[in-house]
Amino acid sequence: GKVRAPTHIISTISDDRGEEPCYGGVPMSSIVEQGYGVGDVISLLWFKRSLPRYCTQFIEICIMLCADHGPCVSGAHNTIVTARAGKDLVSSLVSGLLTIGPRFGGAIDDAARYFKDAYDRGLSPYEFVESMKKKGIRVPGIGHRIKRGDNRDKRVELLQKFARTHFPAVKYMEYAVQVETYTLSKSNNLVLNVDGAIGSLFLDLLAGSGMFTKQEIDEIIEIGYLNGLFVLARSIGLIGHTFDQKRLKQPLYRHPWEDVLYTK
Ligand code: Q5B
Repeated sequence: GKVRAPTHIISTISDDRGEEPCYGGVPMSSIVEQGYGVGDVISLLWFKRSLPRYCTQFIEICIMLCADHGPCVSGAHNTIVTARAGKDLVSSLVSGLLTIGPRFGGAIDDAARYFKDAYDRGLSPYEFVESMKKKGIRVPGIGHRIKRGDNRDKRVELLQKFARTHFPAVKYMEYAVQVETYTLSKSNNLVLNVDGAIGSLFLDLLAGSGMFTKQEIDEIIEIGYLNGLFVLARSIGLIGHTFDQKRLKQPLYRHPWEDVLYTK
């Protein structure tokens, strides 16, 4: 019989060999004709399945809400400085993307991991937060440089409102809210932030949609898919900041001496 030469790559998400490209087995013409959006494309390429409309809408809301947060945040700042140093679009973009991590924008996966573990083990918010403190770990998804208990993040409120209306259950989000109530009792800056809201709500999406097995949910959380939402979203803003600086013909950035504390 025929012996197939071993392949060097295995790929399961898309195929460009036929008459038209397919995402997750769905031909491009169906994607266009059926009016699919970017949430559907993410569902097909990342999760390898078509998700219900409320799930793809939630993904799209996450992308829209995280697309930008002004010029002062770490990512935009890096991108602006790089663009002003005369670098190209890709260099300016990746310079901003490289700031995404455990403190800035990249706490979604860890928020999902820790909230899931704590909720599934039945820890009270007090037990969870205090056990994190003992381990010297900041609770991912909690805390913000600007937002406060009396100045909540509108993005978090919008995500919560959407989920309360459309998701079958929001047990992980409600747990995150209870954690926030406890952390706010300790300090006014320890609000549930956008990373924590997305992390906890994505757990609810995975658990409540009936589209994923328990094993698949564990794998998604373990691999860490969810920071991808922030990376993808914020790329939109970072590209915008690059164009903005170029359009404004901004000169090379140099930080003012007065804003540096020179000590020996
Ligand atoms: N403390 C976000 O810190 C920040 C604590 C905590 C327990 C915590 C911090 C943190 C976890 C990571 C996270 C996502 C670094 C944030 C984002 C996107 C963004 C950004 C934008 C956008 C802020 C003061 C006291 C200290 C700390 C304690 C702080 N956080 N304790 N658990 N989580 N969070 N990141 O203000 O006793 O004085 O030593 O790491 O979820 O990135 O808009 O800017 O869209 O672009 O610098 O929204 O919370 O506070 O470091 O001065 O701490 O609070 O231990 O206690 P800050 P610090 P003590 S959303």
